[in-house]
Parts: sequence; structure tokens; C-alpha cells
Amino acid sequence: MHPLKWLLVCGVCLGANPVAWAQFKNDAEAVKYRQGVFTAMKVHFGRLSAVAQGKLTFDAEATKRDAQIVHLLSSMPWLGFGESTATLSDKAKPEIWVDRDKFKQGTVNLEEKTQMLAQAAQSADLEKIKLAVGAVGKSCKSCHDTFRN
Ligand code: ASC
Repeated sequence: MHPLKWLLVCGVCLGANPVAWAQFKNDAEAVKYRQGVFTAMKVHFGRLSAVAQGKLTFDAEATKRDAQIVHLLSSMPWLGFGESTATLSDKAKPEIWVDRDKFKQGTVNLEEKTQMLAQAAQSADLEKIKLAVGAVGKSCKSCHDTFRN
């Protein structure tokens, strides 16, 4: 194979490796990214909370969509919590980078609970949805209590 082709192959391999990718332009962008994801999550989870509290009329299709969005978003912000961003936001407590395992556990818990919420929304059973919304809210709160100012 032409040596330049090898170079291309190596480049593709590096590109496919998420660790080798520098995802963000700089640390400030990583913070903006994760905060943007949390903002979107708050909007869509806020609608689900309102449905669960009877403040917003239950629309099964809109609820499915909101729950799917929340589930997808729940997998996203963690990429923006690189160690080099530790001092950039006064919302993020230093504990995030001290107690890495506990933080990681919290992210996994949220992703599990939002998956259950997405499943509950698929069932279109409002009582199931209410329970699942409660479980997600508890997961949000438990991390916020420990890791967010
Ligand atoms: C929300 C929201 C949060 C969580 C949390 C749940 O709607 O914006 O941060 O729920 O309050 O306890």
C-alpha cells in the first residue's frame, strides 16, 4: 500500500477512538456544552414533571418524545467534565473531580432511571410515568446535593 494510504488508515483509526479525539475547542467550550445539555434536559424533564403533577395535560405522544429526549441527553453531559475544567464553573463542586467514582455512579444511575422513564412513556400508562418521573427527579437531586452549588 502507498505510505500515504497508511497515514490515512491511521488517521481514521484515531478518529474512531473517542479517547484520541479532542472533542472541545477549549475548556470553556466543554463547560458551555455540558451546561447546554443540562439546560435542554431541564426543559424536557420540566415538562414531564408538570405532566406528573397534573400541571400540564397528559399527551402520550409528547410525553414519549420528551422522555426519549431526556434519556438521550442523560448520556451526554459527562464528556464535558474533563479534569481541566475543574475550576471553570462555580456551579460544579470540586468534589466531582475528587470523588470520581461516586460521580460516575450518579451518571450511571441517571441513565438507568431515564431509560426506565422512556420505557414507562412507551407504555403510555400515566401512573407508571409518574413513578418513573419521581425516580429520575430523585437521581437528579442526589447528585445536585453532593456535586452542585
Ligand atoms: C427538575 C430540575 C432539576 C430536578 C430536580 C429534581 O425539574 O430542573 O434540577 O428536577 O429539582 O429534584
